[in-house]
Amino acid sequence: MGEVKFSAMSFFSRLTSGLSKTSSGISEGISAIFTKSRLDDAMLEELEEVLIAADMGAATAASIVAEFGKERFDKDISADDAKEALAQLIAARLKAVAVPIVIGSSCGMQSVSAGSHEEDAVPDATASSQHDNPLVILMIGVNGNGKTTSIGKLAAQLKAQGKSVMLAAGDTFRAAAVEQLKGWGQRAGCEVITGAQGADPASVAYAAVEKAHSDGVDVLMIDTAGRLQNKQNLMAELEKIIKVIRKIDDTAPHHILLVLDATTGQNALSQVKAFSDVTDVTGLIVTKLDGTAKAGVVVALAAHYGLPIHAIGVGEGIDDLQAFEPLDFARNLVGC
Ligand SMILES: Nc1nc2c(ncn2[C@@H]2O[C@H](COP(=O)(O)OP(=O)(O)OP(=O)(O)O)[C@@H](O)[C@H]2O)c(=O)[nH]1
Ligand SMILES: [Mg+2]
Repeated sequence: MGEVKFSAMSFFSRLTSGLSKTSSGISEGISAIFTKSRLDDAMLEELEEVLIAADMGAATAASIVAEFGKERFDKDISADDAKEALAQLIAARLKAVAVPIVIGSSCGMQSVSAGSHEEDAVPDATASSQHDNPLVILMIGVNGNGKTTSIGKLAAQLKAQGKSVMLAAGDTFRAAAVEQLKGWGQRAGCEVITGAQGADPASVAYAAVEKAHSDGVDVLMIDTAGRLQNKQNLMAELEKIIKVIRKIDDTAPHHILLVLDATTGQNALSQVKAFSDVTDVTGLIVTKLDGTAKAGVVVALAAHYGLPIHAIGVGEGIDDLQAFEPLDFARNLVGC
């Protein structure tokens, strides 16, 4: 079984530099606020504004600040202490949702995106269980959010871990979408099931699940189109894909992963609501955390929905998608 071939340190430094736009906002804000020693109401109010500016959302910012102030009010506190305390409070909110995807198979449980934190992965906090049948992952989300790229990155990591992976081009809208997935399939070294352009995505999904079963692959990831004219069309298409998949395996899809783009900030929250209204989203992938000042949205997502956040994207490269470690993420977010 192969080793995962990415450098954990470089991912960590990419995370640090990726989050730097958000962290410099928070860090500079805190340094400007915590100039007097005793914590007072005005400082707490300003702190709340700093967190809202990082896209944590009003309710999440208020709850963090309330907890922050509880034991520290009217006491001496430095900017550095404030940052560390905030990181701890944020990490506590992320802990329950930081769930690496784990692929079960006859050769045992293994983390998909273990990164530098494999040793920290809590076995019973993982996203999957043993499956004799191929584990079927349906990737959904608004166009441009990073579905196809995330599938490619995950496929490469799984292959590196010795899993057999198949991809299905359920986005039949654009020829370019199929070509893009084929490119990732080639890089990762896995088969890509495609249909004719404009073919029914459900028929591509059906053919792929059938082949995944007959070939006995460990994981099948199904890409979907992000652009549909309206919610009814989207609902109908996703429903149909799921229905035909279940004709072959009534436990599939085992994961319905919603891919969110962090640069959309608070809008990502409405996307979770919209997609959860039409299908049973089982978990999230948050992409483009590199270079956004809105990375606080991850904290808002955790607080609002409590859905597992299986992986985060910090770049376009094949190894730029990883599980996240709550305290590292929180410290990088607040710049301490
Ligand atoms: N910087 C950065 N870019 C990313 C990340 N993830 C994806 N992208 C880029 O975002 C763009 C869109 O990604 P896709 O994977 O094509 O998005 P999609 O959801 O499949 O889009 P549609 O197929 O149009 O629905 C591509 O240029 C990707 O390289 C990330 O974590 N960071
Ligand atoms: Mg795509």
